Amino acid sequence: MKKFLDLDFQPLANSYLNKKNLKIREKKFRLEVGFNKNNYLVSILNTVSKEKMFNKNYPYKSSESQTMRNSFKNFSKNINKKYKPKFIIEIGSNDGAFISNFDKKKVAGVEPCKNLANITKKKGYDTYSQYWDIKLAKKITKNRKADLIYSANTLSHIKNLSEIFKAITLSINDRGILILEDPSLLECMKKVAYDQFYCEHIYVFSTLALQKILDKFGLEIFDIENTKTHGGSNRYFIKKKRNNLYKISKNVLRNVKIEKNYGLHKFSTYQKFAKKVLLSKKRLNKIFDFIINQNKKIIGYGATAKSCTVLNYCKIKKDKIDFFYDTTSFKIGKYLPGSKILIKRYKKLSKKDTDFVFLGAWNFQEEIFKKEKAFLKAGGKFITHIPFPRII
Ligand code: JHZ
Repeated sequence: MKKFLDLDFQPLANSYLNKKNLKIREKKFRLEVGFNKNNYLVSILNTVSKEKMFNKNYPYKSSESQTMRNSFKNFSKNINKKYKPKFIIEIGSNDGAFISNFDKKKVAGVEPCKNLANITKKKGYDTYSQYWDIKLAKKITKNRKADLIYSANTLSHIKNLSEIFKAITLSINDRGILILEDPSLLECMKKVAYDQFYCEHIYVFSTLALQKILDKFGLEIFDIENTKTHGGSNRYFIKKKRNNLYKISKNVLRNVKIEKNYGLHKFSTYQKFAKKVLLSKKRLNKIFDFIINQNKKIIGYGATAKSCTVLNYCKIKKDKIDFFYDTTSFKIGKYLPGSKILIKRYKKLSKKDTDFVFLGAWNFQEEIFKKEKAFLKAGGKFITHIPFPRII
C-alpha cells in the first residue's frame, strides 16, 4: 500500500460530543490514504476498531433523507420484479430504509448498532444485532439460503473483506446474487471529494479493485448501475462464477474502460488527486476568510461524517461556522467532533438568520436546494467545496 494523501489528524467522524465532554481531549488518528498497485484497492492506512465506531450510540440513520428513502423504495420494486427473491439478507440494515420495503417473512437484517437494529426489530423485522461474519451467516442460513444479499454503504466500512465474502458465498444459493452499493472511486476522484475518506470509510471501491477481490472468492460482477446517491455510487450485481443464469452485461466492460481511461490503475492519478485536494483546502479557506472579513454569518447544513474530514483538514472551527442544522435526532444538541461546532434542530433557512450556508451534505444538494428555494430566492448563498470551492 503506497500513501498518496495525508488528511492530518482526525477524530472519529461519527463521535459527536456532548456539552459536558467539550473540554475532554478527543482521541485522534492520522488519516492517510494509499493505493495498492497489485489489486488497485484504495484504502485508509490506519484503521480504528469496529467496536469503537459501530456500537449502540451510532448516530447515522439512512431514512433521514427523502432521496435515500426514494432510492431504496424504487430499487426494492425493481428487485422484486426482476429477481423475485424469496429470502433476502441485508448486511448493514441501519434503521430499515431498505428492508422495510419488503414482506417481513422474506427479509433478515444484520445491523451491529443496537440502537438502529432495535428500530427494525420493533417494527417486526428479523434483525441480527451482530457484525456480519461466517458464524452469523451460518446461523441465519441454517434452514434456507438467500436468493439475494444486499449491502449498501457497508462493505466500504469493513476491514476484513475475506471473512465477509466467505460468509456471503456460503449464504447465497447457487442461483442467488449479491448486490453491493458503495460510493464510486471514479466519482470521488472527479469531484475531488476527499471527504469520502474518514475513519469509517476504510475503502472507496473502483470496479477494477472489486473485480480483483471478488475473483479470489469465485465471484464476478455481471452488471453495474451508476447511481447518483452519496455523491455518485456504483451498484454492483454479483454472482458465483459457476452460475450461468446471468450474462455479463456490456456495462461491466464499459465501466472498466472508463476507469482505466481515467487512470484508476495508476499511482500517478492519485498523486494528481492529492494536489487537487491541497488546492481545494486553500480555496475553501479563502472563501471563508473573504466572507468573515465582511462580518457576514455562516452556518452549516447537514452535520455529515464527511464534514468532519473537511472541517478538521481545513481547520474550520466554531469561530467560522456559528452552528450546523441537522434533522437527525441523535445529533441535535451535540457538537461536531474536532471542530466542536454545535448542531441545532433543523429550521427552514431564512435570510434573516444567516447570509451563507456551508453545504455539509453536498450529496443531497438537489433535495436541499428544493427545500430551501425561498432562501435562495431571497439571495441566500451556499458554500460548497465540490467539485471545487465556490459560492452558489
Ligand atoms: P449523509 C454516513 O455519512 C455515514 P454522512 C456512513 N459511514 C456512510 O457511509 C454514509 O452515511 C452512507 C442531514 N440532512 O447521508 C442528515 C439534513 O439535516 O451525507 C444527515 O445527518 N437535512 C454510514 O454522514 C446528513 O445531513 C436534509 O435535508 O457523510 C446527511 O448525511 C438532508 C438531505 C440531510 O452521510
